[in-house]
Amino acid sequence: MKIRSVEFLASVVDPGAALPDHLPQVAFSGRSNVGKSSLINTLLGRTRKKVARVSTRPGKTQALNFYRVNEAFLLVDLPGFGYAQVPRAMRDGWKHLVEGYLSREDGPVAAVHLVDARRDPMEVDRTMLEYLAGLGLPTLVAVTKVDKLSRSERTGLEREIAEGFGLDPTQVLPFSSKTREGRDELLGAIQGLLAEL
Ligand SMILES: Nc1nc2c(ncn2[C@@H]2O[C@H](COP(=O)(O)OP(=O)(O)OP(=O)(O)O)[C@@H](O)[C@H]2O)c(=O)[nH]1
Ligand SMILES: [Mg+2]
Repeated sequence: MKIRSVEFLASVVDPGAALPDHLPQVAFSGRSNVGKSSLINTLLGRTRKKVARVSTRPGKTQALNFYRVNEAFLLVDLPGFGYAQVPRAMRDGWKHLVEGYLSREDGPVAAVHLVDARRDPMEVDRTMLEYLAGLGLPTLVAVTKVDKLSRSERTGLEREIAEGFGLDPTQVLPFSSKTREGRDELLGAIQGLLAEL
């Protein structure tokens, strides 16, 4: 898939709010600091003018951010989760917003969940993937920051992660915003999911 146009449409804080467009939506989820904003910028080819802000204070973004890509689909950046210093009330707010949005009838048709290559996948990742599976959403797992791994750490990574989550290895895609590794593959996989609709 070639990225021809990207427009920021809206930042939504109410899970029941009117959606900014009717195109199919692909939701991006992951723990805070997993590299989601960086991945979105790399995916959409924004190197000079970034669409998603790379934050210095994790866990700050508590909104659904909608981007229209190629006039063909909407990329929805979900707020990051699982950051220990986020107060309880904010975590409840997160759940209300994210689960409320994901379970909407007119909500996303597919999801991309991000996990950090250097950290053991956590219970929250498993919970999220099970939640997405329960909604029947086709889901890809992007393994971020693979540039930080040694050759030996890289070996068998996709298979290990797939086994850990009970996924098919073809659902697991290594990614690096630093080297752009995996960018074309992830875009292609998203295009594949959208084509199956
Ligand atoms: N080496 C390396 N660093 C990365 C990569 N992706 C992100 N980072 C770094 O990881 C940190 C977090 O990146 P963000 O893209 O802001 O992560 P995020 O998931 O959007 O974080 P929140 O919005 O705070 O939840 C930043 O310091 C990035 O520079 C990557 O592929 N490789
Ligand atoms: Mg971010």
